[in-house]
Amino acid sequence: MAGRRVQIIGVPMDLGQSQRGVDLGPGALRYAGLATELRRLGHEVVDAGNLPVPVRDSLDPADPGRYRKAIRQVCDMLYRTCLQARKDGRMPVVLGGDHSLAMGSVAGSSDAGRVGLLWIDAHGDFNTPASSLSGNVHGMPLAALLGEGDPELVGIGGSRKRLRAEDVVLLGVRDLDPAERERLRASGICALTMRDIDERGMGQVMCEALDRLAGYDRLHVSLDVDAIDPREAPGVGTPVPGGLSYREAQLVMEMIADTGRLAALDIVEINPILDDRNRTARLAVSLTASLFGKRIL
Ligand code: HAR
Ligand code: MN
Ligand code: MN
Ligand code: MN
Repeated sequence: MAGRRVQIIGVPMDLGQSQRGVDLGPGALRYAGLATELRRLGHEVVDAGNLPVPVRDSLDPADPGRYRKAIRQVCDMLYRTCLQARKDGRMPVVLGGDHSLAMGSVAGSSDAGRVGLLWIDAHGDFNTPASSLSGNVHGMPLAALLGEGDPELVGIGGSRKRLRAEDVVLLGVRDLDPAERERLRASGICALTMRDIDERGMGQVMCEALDRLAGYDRLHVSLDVDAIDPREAPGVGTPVPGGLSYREAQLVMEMIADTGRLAALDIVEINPILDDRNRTARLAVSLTASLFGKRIL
């Protein structure tokens, strides 16, 4: 795992949801020492800065499309940036921003051929505009990546279905909207819920997750920090009680690191305005270190 070439890409986007402050996530992760920690582990890190993202206050708040056009543009740009990073031999580490950015980053990963996606999240993010109760785009990115929902979002990075249900494992799920839940059940996606983790333990659940993704040379990890229990990670816009413990989250990362197949990482939904002295970003940096090969012994 040592000696990876990493490209940090900040995406200060808060357009996919309603809380203010998630656009400050990239700065919070940088202040928490993300690049320093990765370098300490022997990786070569280039920080490409932030993509230009429209400031919410500069857009029409009454936009019936819920900023979908702007989100689409940012995701298309992120898609191209991730492609270029890979051409340059660098692994994208994308700092959100809200989870709608994954429509761009995962599209970038899927362009290089088959990729397995581990979506770590309290939520399913499997809504379409028809199934969503909130209308917020950050509840829709996984559906769009499977080709479902608003064509504007499905078409990110060129119009095609990016993933099949069997390419995806959801981990940490505990909050689904009623219609989203039915969609997820019908989709055939493997969703490993908090109940699975409670009953079987994280070690076994991760074995199943990695078994299901065993046929993929490249894994994209999309870490929505609200997967972790709000007691550990309070700085998120949509906290849900009963999440991953500190050690469960570390074990997830350690077991992915052991595969040696990490190809890209998103760290999303950190909201420093709602946080306690940048604690959530510091936890995310510590988890990233485990994912990049930091070992206890
Ligand atoms: N399911 C709800 C909705 O669609 C809440 C989604 C919250 N999403 C995130 N990303 N924080 O996982 O609005
Ligand atoms: Mn999410
Ligand atoms: Mn979430
Ligand atoms: Mn798509």
